[in-house]
Amino acid sequence: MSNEISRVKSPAVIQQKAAEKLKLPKRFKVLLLNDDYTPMDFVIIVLQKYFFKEYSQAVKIMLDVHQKGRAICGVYTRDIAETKVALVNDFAKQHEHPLLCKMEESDIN
Ligand code: TYC
Repeated sequence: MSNEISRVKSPAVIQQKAAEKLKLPKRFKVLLLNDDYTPMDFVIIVLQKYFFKEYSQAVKIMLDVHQKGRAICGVYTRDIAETKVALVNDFAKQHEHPLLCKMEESDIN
């Protein structure tokens, strides 16, 4: 298949390649997990400092984590989600709190 014709792409192939190029990047949920020891005020500070939440929204998310075990703080592309997880977990360790932040692939894009 090395003649000229074999290099001509059909409209279907062109369309397929265009669709591949246009695919949105995967998105990742960043979550906080509940524990029995991290002070509520510290979690509120984390939500303000790393997720840019207003105080009232930060309180709401913190209470959701406290009551339900976990809550989403935001949805980001992979690099941003990884950075937030690392920064939050480092910040918690620096302050000797067991607070855990993790990421999960989002099913909605
Ligand atoms: N459960 C903690 C307490 O009672 C508060 C808390 C909330 C801890 C959210 C972690 O992600 C968390 N002090």
